[in-house]
Amino acid sequence: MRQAGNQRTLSIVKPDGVRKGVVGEVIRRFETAGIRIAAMRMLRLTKREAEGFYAVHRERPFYGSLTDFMSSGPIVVMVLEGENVIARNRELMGATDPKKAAQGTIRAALADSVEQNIVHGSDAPETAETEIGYFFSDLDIVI
Ligand code: FUP
Repeated sequence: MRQAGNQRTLSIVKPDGVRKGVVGEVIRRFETAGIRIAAMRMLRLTKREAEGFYAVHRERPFYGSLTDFMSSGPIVVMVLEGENVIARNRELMGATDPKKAAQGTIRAALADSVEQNIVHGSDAPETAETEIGYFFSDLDIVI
């Protein structure tokens, strides 16, 4: 059983982050913030897998373009762990649109557009659990 307060979230360095060579930079920011990486893997999503991951957005006008982008190259998926890590990760990421992201955040520093915004992070405990399960089994997660 996990300790109370030790929350988990799914982080993704998206294809633009891998292409730009900022995987290490993103990981450094997590480690500097005291966030533990409990699992990590590189893979390339098929279009269908990207559609499955972003199924909540399937009615949105950007769904086709977003899932094309997310399947356009390798990504790095991570399970992050720590106290309040869902909110802390989203604070490190900054707002979805890099133009609106606070200075010093990952997206403000590294991202080009609302679609190509370097990182994904789960937004709530329920979505974190579903999203972690999309990529990792319990046995992949180092406790
Ligand atoms: P976030 O939780 O910050 O990743 O943002 P959302 O869940 O609102 O959006 C998920 C992804 O959809 C974003 F990372 C990029 C994409 N998106 C667009 O491409 N265009 C938009 O107008 C909004 C979101």
